[in-house]
Amino acid sequence: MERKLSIDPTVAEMLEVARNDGISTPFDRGKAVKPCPIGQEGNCCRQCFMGPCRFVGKVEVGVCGATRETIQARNLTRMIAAGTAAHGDHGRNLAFSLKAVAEGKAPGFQIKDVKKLHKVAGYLGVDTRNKTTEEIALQIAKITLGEYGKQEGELLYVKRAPPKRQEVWKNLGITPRNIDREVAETMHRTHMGTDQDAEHLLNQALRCALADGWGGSMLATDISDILFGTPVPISATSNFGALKEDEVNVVIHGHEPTLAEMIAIEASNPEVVEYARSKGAKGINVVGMCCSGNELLLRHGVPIIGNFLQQELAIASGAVEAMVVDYQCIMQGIVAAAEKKHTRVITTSPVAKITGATHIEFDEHRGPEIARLILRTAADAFPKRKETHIPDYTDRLVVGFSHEYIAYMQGGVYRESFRPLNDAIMQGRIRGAVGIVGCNNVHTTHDEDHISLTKEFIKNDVLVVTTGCGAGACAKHGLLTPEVMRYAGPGLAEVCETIGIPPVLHVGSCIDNSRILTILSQCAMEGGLGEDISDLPVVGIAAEWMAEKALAIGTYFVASGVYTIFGTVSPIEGSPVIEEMVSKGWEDKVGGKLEFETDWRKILEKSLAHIDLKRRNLKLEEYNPAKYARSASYIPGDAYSNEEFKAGLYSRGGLK
Ligand code: SF4
Ligand code: MSK
Repeated sequence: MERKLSIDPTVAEMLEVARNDGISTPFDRGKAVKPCPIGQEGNCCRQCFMGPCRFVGKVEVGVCGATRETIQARNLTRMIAAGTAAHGDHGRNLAFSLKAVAEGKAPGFQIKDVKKLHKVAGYLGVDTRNKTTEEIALQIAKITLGEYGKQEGELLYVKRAPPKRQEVWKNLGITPRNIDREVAETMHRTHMGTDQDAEHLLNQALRCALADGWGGSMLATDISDILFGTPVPISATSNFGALKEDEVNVVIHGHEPTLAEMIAIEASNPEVVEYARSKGAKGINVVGMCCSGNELLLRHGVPIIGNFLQQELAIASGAVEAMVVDYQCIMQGIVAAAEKKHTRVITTSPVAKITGATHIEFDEHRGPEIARLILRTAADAFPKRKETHIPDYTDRLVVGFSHEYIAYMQGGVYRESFRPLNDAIMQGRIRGAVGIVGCNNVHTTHDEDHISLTKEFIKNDVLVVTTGCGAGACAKHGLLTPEVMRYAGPGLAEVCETIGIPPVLHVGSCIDNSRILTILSQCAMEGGLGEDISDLPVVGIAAEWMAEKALAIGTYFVASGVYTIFGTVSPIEGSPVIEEMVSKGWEDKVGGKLEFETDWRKILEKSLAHIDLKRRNLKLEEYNPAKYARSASYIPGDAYSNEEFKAGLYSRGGLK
């Protein structure tokens, strides 16, 4: 039987529209492009041109004598470096924006969260006495930029990890020194004829990934909060129904929040709105996609219309005047799709142009002016709009659960803590927690693994935190609504009702997986659940991963002590030795392990077994859902096949 392409009904509807209009999408390209079986298993080395060497048949070493294990470790480590570089650059751009704001050279931007500014100043050792907000911000920006290239010492943020964790890194010699150095050294060590010991290479993979999680990503999240505000719960909508028939629709897609913020603000500038009206539209409607979309959703309640695999489908609606992109996870295919419609694809980053797209480069020194130019360019396309097809799906959601807000919910302004959450885990009301993060991938049914796992976990009293396109999936499938409480297990539902949080927490974009690290650190240091992240009954899952960034994220979770499971495909399938090294081997070294498992049911099974094992190791009470009175709103049964669940949470057309 042919595998279903997506469980999202919007996709099925829009695929038909796209095919009729001759628009190619990853769903169809994914069928046409057959992956190279050698490369898919990691059995190919392209590190020099005596090769590429393919490890097939009787070939057990490359021309240079490199073993299968060396080339597998090299390939994996290089992918992690690429992911680290992507997140690192993102953080660097934000540090430059903060510097420009502090120097008064970034009109339109401001320091929105002064409390967070002071908190970050504390982490970085900035003396805030007798300093203005701008002076503190400038110093933070300079120290942050130094974290990329300083020649001595270690990354400052490693001190935010539990002391025991820091010891693990120190003893192994994998404490990251600076962000750029770990990336550059990884590229050097994986060059032909350099580091040719798999275990030694994989140690560098851990160190490089830590430079992402506790470096580039964490700094990016912190600076975004300082500049644009730390997220607090906000209600919004998702799905393609957020596109408007009578307005200029602008889709913001990519990862960096800086320009996205400015566009969201300038979209209500009367001059811009008037311009849109002069073109026959009623106004400008900004919506998001992927992680720039998540950033806008969390801070402004801007609707998120879809996740990674849906970008061309948005254009196929015929209702998108402009797709404004920055970097990462942008399919080149959107330009070909746009050529079939009136859509303008606008690239904005100095590091990412796409042939055939319009390039309007962002510069934080001229933010509002550039945002207005982009919006006017979008409005210019409106009169060229022809037939439209906007699927009638709109879902409600509540998002914005930053680490700070979760702590605030558990004790108020003066006594914020993670105590109630830890107590609930210790008592067995909450069995454990999982992070369901990462992308979509054409090798698996779009959204199915994210959604199936999320439903099953909450049913089993496991709290779910989600980011990136996993969060996008939850948004579209009604899992970010308070109503979902009815489908959580009795203990989890009771705790969530008491604290006032839903059982599925959207904590941000993929760069914001660093928020999960800070949550885990605080849980470990709060007491009662051991002393290190590796003691906690938690699991990280990237069920539909595809990006090198996802591998970097997964590896920094492992290096931080978390059992992490990837779905879809294993890039190291060709070497059981390497698979063993990153699972059992890494577990012995750092307490976390990396595994690849394609069946979501097995991911569920393994995760629950791991959570229960960690509970036993901590000598906590055995998880027993029968012990707790069922919450009044609890509905038993199989959440995944529950028709009421499926039907009740889709709000066809009702929520404009
Ligand atoms: Fe082949 Fe060695 Fe060159 Fe890799 S580095 S392509 S294994 S010769
Ligand atoms: S956008 S990295 S597909 S989560 Fe962050 Fe989504 Fe994965 Fe890109």
